[in-house]
Amino acid sequence: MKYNHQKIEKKWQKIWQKQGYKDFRAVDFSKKKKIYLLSMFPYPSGEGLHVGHVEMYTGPDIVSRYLRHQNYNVLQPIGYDAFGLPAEQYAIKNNISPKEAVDQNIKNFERQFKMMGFSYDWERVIKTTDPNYYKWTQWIFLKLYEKGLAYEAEAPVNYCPQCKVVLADEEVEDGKCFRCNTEVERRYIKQWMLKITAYAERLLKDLDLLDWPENIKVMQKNWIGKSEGYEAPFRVLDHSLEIKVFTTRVDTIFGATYLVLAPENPLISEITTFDQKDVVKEYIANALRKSEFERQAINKEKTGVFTGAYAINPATHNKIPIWISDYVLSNYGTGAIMAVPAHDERDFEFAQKFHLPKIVVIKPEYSGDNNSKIYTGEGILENSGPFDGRKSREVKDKIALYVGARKKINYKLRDWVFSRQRFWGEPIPVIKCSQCGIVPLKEKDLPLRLPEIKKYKVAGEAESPLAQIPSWVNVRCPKCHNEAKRETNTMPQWAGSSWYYLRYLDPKNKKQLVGSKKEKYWMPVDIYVGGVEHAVLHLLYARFWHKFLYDLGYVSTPEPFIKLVNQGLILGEDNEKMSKSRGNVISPDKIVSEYSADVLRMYTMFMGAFGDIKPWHSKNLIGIKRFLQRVWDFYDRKYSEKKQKNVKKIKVEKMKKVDLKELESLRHQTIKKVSEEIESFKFNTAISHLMEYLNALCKNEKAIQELPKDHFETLVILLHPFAPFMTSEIWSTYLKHKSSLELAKWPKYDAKLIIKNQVAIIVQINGKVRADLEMPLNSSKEEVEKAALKIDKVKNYLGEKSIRKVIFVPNRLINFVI
Ligand code: ANZ
Ligand code: ZN
Repeated sequence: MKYNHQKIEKKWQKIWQKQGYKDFRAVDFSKKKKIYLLSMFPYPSGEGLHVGHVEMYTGPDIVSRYLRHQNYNVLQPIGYDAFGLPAEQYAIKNNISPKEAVDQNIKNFERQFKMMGFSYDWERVIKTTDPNYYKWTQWIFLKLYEKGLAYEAEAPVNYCPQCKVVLADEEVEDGKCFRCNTEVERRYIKQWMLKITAYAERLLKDLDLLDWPENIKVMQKNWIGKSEGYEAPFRVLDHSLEIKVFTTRVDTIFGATYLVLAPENPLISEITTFDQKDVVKEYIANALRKSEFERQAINKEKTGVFTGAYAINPATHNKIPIWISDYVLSNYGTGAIMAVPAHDERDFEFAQKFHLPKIVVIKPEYSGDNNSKIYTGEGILENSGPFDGRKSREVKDKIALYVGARKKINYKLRDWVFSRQRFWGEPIPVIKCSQCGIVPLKEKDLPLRLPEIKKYKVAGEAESPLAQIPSWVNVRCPKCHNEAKRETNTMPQWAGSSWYYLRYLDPKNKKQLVGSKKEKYWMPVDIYVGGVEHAVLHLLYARFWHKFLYDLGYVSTPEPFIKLVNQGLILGEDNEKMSKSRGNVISPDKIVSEYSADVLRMYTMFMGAFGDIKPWHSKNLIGIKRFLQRVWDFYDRKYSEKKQKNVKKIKVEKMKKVDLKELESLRHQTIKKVSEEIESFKFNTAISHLMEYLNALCKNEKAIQELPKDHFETLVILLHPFAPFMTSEIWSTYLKHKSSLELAKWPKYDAKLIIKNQVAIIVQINGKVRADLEMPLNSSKEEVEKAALKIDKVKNYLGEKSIRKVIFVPNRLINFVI
């Protein structure tokens, strides 16, 4: 009988809905062992789910269903990360309010999640755009402000002229906007900043506590960019000024032949000589327009200008010129460097171009090490006064002492630019008063809601659309009651996702962000599943907020996510990234209606390893479909044979016993393997083992009619996490269970019953047993023959005689006829 997936999947969707999805619910404070299994929540786009989502959410759903069978109290929640620019742009395009757009899209996502059979706890759904949710996002902001970790500063920021919005460093890729790929500009705008740098060291160190993929840890480490060096003072000639430079190579200081200041360095105006003023001014004006990416590009031609001033090298006491160049960044170290053209690549290029002197102070310990134009490694000092002949690595501290430099640690990490000139974000809950300055709202005044708007207006340059809604913007100052204005910038999309995993634990709490008992019961997140693209941004921000809440005592663990699992990208049939413009996007709705949700779930898991990048192949869906149809047929046949009971007793009584033993062994082996593979996210091999097991069952179908019922149920339970619809139907219709399959116990395996992979093979000569042989199960005739002929005893018996015939019984015997 053909399996009618459309009818049966609808039927089970209805049943689960009628039951209020109770079997999927997590139970607060249950005595069972808890597992918090979290998938990164989606941004609810207008396009709905794509197959990448299906892959990402199917994996954890399999694990959740498996763990429930294993009697765990599983929390698998879902929600929506619904603020952000795309919703705003979608709203503009479709001429609706962003709220309407988001509600529409969420409805569609929810339909699709249910269509896929994802077993979420539907009582705990959250969306970041719900005022009852963003109340707490605003509350965290107020706490940060209270602790001095949120501040306003006029800083150079990345500005996208296309999106008309400020971008965080993390949102700029290769100097371009991560959203629209427009070249980013540098602007000076007053912004809210969060002091993530205060947590740099802990964000780095605590990576050691985490069971995360190594590459993600490395990306976080590089982003934090800890650098240990020294700050060395250079006195400016004819001034009472000192220029401090940050260097990781204080050992090269005898070779520092000039200094370079960043164009933003405030000392420039003080030291520049009268005759250099004009050229310096022009150079700075040019440099400030360039983006950081442009300035740091390695192979770009160096530019610079001389200030006319000189400094004294504290090691050599030589007079060295002070230059300005845009390759020195203002917001790293001290915004000034000592240049060592003999040992630093960029300094070398700069010195070449401007004919500045170069003094070699380090030679390689082994001459073979120096094969480029300059030597940048450690080595033996020369031209370094009292340090000549010493190893550079060993005398850093001594040289530092000699020149009066202090140890200094720097981080590449910068503070997080936290305001956006956007409507569709959490309003920043402060009021600006000309008398009182920044006045934060009181907790009781939260949430500060966004105004309801009918039609959407595009904002002006670098200004939030909120600024154009006077009824919202103009308020009385809570302190002095004079006219004041609300902050019109909103928070970036990353805000809501930096703490959402806490809200699932207590989504309806009106008094607290999360109740502390619930927090203690459920945290930390045991397994977090999501895309590699969040390696830096989201994961770093969430860890930062979590540590902040930890310091205030609102959460009990120093880290939020213990284990991290990345799923791999699914490419289109053409091996390219799926995108509308390429026309290679696969629609889950279509696949489900043609093949079933079970097939789509299993296919995305069977395509390759969960973490791999892999192309979609529609033609391979049929393989999974056939497998499931065979499962269905197998139970269908058993069911119909039961009906015509006692029709035929199986004849091959003796063979049957043996088959059953092997089959039983395979059953235990399959339970073991599938369990282990689900636990380690190896879904593709788990499916292969289920396929092998089904093959064996079908081959021995007659024999197994005699097996007790629970043996017969193993396949259904093992397959359930992968294909919940079909297995639920088999469970209730064919296996006649009243209780839900969700509640069935995962079968246990008995290690003793798992046949070794080796078998003993009897070696006969002319029918007489002469030796035996251990071989891997299912070795071929050729393999066994070759091994047998190597046995000394066999060689002796055979002597020079020629073999006339070889009789072979797989896994049992080989007989040489001579
Ligand atoms: C002298 C020197 C000699 C350096 C040498 C390197 C090699 P990391 O590891 O990234 O921290 N530097 C310091 N501040 C800078 C700034 N604001 N903009 C651009 N470059 C800056 O690199 C530290 C090195 O980068 C420092 O050590 C400094 O150059 C440069 F053979 O000082 B070094
Ligand atoms: Zn005031």
